[in-house]
Amino acid sequence: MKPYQNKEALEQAYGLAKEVYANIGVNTDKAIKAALNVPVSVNCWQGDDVTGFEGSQGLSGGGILATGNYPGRARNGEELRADAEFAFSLIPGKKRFNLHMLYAETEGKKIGRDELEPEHFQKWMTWSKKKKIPLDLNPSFFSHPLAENGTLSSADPKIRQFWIRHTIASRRIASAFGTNQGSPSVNDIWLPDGSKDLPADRHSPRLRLREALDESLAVPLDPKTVTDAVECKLFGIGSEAYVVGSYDFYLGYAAKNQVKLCLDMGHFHPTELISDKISAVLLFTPGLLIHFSRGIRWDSDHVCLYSDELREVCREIFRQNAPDRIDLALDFFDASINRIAAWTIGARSLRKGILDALLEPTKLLVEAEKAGKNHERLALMEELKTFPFATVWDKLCLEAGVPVGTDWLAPIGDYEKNTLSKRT
Ligand code: RNT
Ligand code: ZN
Repeated sequence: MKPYQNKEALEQAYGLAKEVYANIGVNTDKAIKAALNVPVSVNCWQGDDVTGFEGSQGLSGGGILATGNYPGRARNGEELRADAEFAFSLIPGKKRFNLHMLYAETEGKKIGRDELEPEHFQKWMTWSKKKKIPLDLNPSFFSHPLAENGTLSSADPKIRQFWIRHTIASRRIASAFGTNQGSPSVNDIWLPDGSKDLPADRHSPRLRLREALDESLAVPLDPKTVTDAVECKLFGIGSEAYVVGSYDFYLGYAAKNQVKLCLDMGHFHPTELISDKISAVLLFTPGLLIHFSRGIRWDSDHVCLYSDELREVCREIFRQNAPDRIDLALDFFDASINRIAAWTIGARSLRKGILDALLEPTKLLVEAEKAGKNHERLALMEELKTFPFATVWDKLCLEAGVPVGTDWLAPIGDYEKNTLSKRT
């Protein structure tokens, strides 16, 4: 434990930090416990650059791109599960695992994406039960010959029907996950349909998408087993001018049909923040799914960090008293760095954000606001930034039995040497 001489030194530092927070009415022990209890869905696709097990050469089309060629990508279910388990040993708190339909295991048989069944995810379900890691799922509308010219909004009824069957298959499989794990699996619908240049007809694809979604969601499934969500986006590579499933489209759809809206941190104009949307959207939808990610210029999928906006999103979740209505998931894919480190950095940054939110003396801030003392509110917010958060975070890691500070880097190095480097 390099950041401290020994465990006692950390405990001693924590004792002092605890006092500092107690002085503003915050119980750090309680905050740590609560922070560890919030589930975070870890994205399986960071483990293999969104390649999946269909035998493809990797992610294609879909307006998203995994760049980089760091050695050691997981090549099959066994490797991906082993990598995830190892990452989980470095990430504190409750975890889920988020799959894509691309990760079906069909024993070498070619099965159409519209014909996938729960049995093709049997290995995942057995693993999930054994490791007590609940699963989430996403239909896969990219890296497929029928996804080149639109999917659920395609003008070709045959192509549209194919993707409707795929969406229904995905919901059914998610529902089987839910039954297996005894709690709902989140099935998130994101599709890349859009146009590179100015469309003349913006209406028809949206009309078709609405109908296709209606058809896909009409199949009744037990809400105790599956939660439906729809994900919006501003633009993608090759869909710079127009995205069928825009924010307005899905906000309307989610409100009207009472499904969850997925807000991805990287899916908006760089100055448009999702933290401000949470309190508004929650008034009209059953809840939200948040994709924690980091947009940089044109890319929406960099590893999320403990940024101002990540912290603000986490605070809003708790200020709205809505952790039960908001599902938290990671969504990034960086193929240029050690993939297990990417998972660890992203997941730890989100857990930090959750802890930070639970350490906020919200009552004090609101009281200052109500009293019209906005200078006091601002001063408090500013002072809180330099509170001894790091020590409370280190104590959380100690409590969770995961490495403290950067101590997780050494096991990553070992795993790279002993396991990843052997994958050629
Ligand atoms: C893409 C969306 C979507 C994907 C995953 C792989 O822009 O964010 O959530 O990243 O489904
Ligand atoms: Zn996303």
